[in-house]
Amino acid sequence: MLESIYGVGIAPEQARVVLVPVPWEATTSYGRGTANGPEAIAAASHQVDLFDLELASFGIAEPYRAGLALLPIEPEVAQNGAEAAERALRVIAAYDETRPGEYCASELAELARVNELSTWLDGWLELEVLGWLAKGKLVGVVGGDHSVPFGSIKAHATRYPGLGVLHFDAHADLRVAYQGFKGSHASIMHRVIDELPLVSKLVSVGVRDFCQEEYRAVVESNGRIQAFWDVTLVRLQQSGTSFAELASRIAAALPQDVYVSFDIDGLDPTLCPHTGTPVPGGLTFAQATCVLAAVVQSGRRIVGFDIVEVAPGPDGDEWDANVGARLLHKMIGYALASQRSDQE
Ligand SMILES: [Mn+2]
Repeated sequence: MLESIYGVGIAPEQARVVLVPVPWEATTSYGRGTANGPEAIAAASHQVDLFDLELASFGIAEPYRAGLALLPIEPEVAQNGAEAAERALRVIAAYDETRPGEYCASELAELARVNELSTWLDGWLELEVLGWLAKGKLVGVVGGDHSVPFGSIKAHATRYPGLGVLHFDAHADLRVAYQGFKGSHASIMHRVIDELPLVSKLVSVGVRDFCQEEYRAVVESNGRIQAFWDVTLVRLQQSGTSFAELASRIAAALPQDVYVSFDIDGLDPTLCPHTGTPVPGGLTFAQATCVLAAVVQSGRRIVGFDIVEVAPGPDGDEWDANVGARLLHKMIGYALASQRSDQE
């Protein structure tokens, strides 16, 4: 059961910003718990102060005043997500014991069903988001693992052709498939590039754990994928380039309309210790918001966003969700600020 978010929810029809909770983690390969992300973020959000000095300089001192609604969890999403997660566990166990491509018949059947459920989620979310976009809402998705927002990115690309995706992540998420899962959390950006021709550009930031195949996908993309690798950002700062300068370079790499897909593991893992696949390195909280600020300052428009891979600790540790709720608050604020500058 979700409580209101930031203690200020209003009816979605009256809201400017609609948040869609998707408690789904069918294919998480390492740690689990991101299915609890929406509930944990909503609970932790109550300790976020509604006044934000950083956003105030963009004219959005209290983002909730624009009207904010967190939708209830759709029962079918919770039910199908639970089924997919349970079946996927058996596939992952088999993957660990045998070689890839050597699944037995029952494992192949489980895999096929998981893929079917992932496809169902993509379709459900796409329609849900398209519906709210048609009503003039700004839509944010609260995951769940990183397979979740595909339908939302697709809906935004339909609504805003030429869309750019600003992708914060420790991982490139460009794997063609992972463990046989079509809708794997490790494949989402491959699918965005492969299946969504209306997405003109993918800009990934903070990536530091990737295979050679994913590296080649970036190099051979003719500029459609641009990665600001973590190692590059670190080296440039070590040799004197300011992060503010790097943030404006990241913003400049994007087209006019920007969708932000934020995998919390793009941040330093001390800020998200319970996320599924933490990696040392990454952005500080202030660096992440510096990039969002640079996008808005450059005159670009944030048309939609998601936050994924937030997992509360097993013993009720709410730190990850606390960071997630604060990051979500900044994303809502910067998205609103960018609409504002667009209208001026
Ligand atoms: Mn990811």
